[in-house]
Amino acid sequence: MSAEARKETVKEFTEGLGVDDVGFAAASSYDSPRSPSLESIFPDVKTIIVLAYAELPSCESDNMMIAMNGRLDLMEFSRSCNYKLARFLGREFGAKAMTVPVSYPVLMSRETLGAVAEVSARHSAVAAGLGSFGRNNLVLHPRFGCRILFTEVLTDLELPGDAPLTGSLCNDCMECVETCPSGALDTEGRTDVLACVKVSQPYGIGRNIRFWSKWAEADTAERQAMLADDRYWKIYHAASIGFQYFCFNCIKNCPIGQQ
Ligand code: B12
Ligand code: SF4
Ligand code: SF4
Repeated sequence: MSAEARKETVKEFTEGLGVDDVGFAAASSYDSPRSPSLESIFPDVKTIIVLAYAELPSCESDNMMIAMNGRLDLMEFSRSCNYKLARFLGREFGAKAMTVPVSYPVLMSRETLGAVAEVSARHSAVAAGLGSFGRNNLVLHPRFGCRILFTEVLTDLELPGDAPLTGSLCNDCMECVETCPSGALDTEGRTDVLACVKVSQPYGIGRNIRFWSKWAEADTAERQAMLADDRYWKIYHAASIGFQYFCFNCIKNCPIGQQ
């Protein structure tokens, strides 16, 4: 089978899983300076297959439990698509394949502050021709704008890459910058990670550490009061789910791709 025919077979299978788009990039065209090299993860990697999933309109809701649930649905679906594709590549072509998650697990270290994934989904998507960076530092897809998430499957199977998009899809309206509640997008080309996290993950590790530090110094009555406080319940909830997002503004306010 020719490389083109192999690619068509893989594409057809992947689309059949119900993803919204799929793109292919040669591993050598992946350029994400802050991320680990692909070879350090998978020495024989030849191709990145990027799967794209449209974000549900749930992200428009002011009810953050509903907005978050839309994301959790997407994340769960993406796991099954990644796994099925990796197994298909093995079964059909005897290829090796490794899956890259939509968000987590991510290395929690002092050096990276939990903000550098093993493989950058945005840089993979750009290399696979699925979109281009916008002013919000998210990748805009020609059909879905930035209401799109990505996962990757790395494989040693050689498949022809897709051409990167030319030109920008962003119209510089600045809606994302102006409606970001934390000012995280004020500097062009850079997301202020700590500013974003404070608003988008208010019950994450920072709040968790502060809670338990205070706990360590509290007496019995104060500890009981701390556990009865709903701020603790929110930390508990976020930790038991794995994480939680409380802001979707830079996605939902971008006009690109919205009908
Ligand atoms: C850690 C992480 C975060 C951290 C840190 C983000 C960061 N700056 O890297 C925090 C918690 C802040 C975060 C926030 C959000 N995240 Co996040 N996050 C990730 C994760 C897990 C890793 C990112 C990573 O490795 N970064 C390190 C390196 C690669 O980033 P970098 O080199 O600093 O690149 C940045 C800039 O240099 C710039 N950049 C790089 N090249 C170029 C080129 C041009 C021309 C321009 C203009 C800019 C630019 O863009 C990057 C963004 O800051 C990815 C999933 C993944 N595996 O990639 C999701 C991911 C990036 N997150 C995503 C989303 C949607 C969000 C949020 C909207 C939260 C939410 N509610 O969902 C916000 C958006 C913040 C924003 N507007 O930038 C999506 C983005 C999808 C898309 N269409 O682009 C991803 C790709 C998840 C996925 N699998 O689809 N995230
Ligand atoms: S997720 Fe919210 S806080 Fe973070 S960059 Fe986007 S709009 Fe700003
Ligand atoms: S909201 Fe406007 S400036 Fe921001 S990414 Fe979308 S089109 Fe670009």
